[in-house]
Amino acid sequence: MSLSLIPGQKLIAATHNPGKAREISALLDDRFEVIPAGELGLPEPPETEVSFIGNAILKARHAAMKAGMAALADDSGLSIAALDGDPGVYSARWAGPYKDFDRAIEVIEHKLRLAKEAKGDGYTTRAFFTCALAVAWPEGHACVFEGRVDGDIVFPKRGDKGFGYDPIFRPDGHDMTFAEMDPEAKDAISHRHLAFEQLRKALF
Ligand code: ITT
Repeated sequence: MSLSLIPGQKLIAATHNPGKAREISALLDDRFEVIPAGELGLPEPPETEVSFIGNAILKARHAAMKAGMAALADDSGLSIAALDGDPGVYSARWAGPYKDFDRAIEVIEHKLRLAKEAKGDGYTTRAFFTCALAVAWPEGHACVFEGRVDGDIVFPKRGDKGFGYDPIFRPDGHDMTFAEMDPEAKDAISHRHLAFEQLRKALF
């Protein structure tokens, strides 16, 4: 079988995160008939893998097999150097069952204050966002692509656009946080955009 995506074909967006779903559909640029997983009542599978790539494949395969059509999944997160890479693959979990990112950001601020005291001159504000995008077909084949954008963690949080950890992440080369940028500006440089560039080259 050919591992490619044909313009106009149906594609499940295997995400239950509305912020991601918006960015994914902007990046797909109306090229496919995108069906959100929630619309089909597909359940969210437990994310049991320990890598972004592993979880992206798991979510895409789960949706493709349940729906009987190709599915695209995104597993992503923020890795903070001073927290030894946390929250990383646990980025969603730090927000708890009610997806409270104000709370998750407060937890990060608290942990960074402790890390600054402990690490002294070794303290750094460096961080990066990772996005792994997986496409899976119902027969079980899957492809995965990864993008990363580096930057710094800034406090206090700034901006009310975007979602998740956007208000505390300032990408390299910019003065604004992701949450202060217009959606098009974030979509032009984000980890999700970089993963999509590879996906587009390989599958379109
Ligand atoms: P799905 O699994 O249904 O796609 P999720 O929110 O659980 O939704 P993840 O497991 O990939 O997704 O969790 C990644 C978390 O990292 C996500 O909840 C966001 O809060 C955060 N995150 C990922 N990309 C981000 C971005 O571009 N800006 C801000 N936060 C982001």
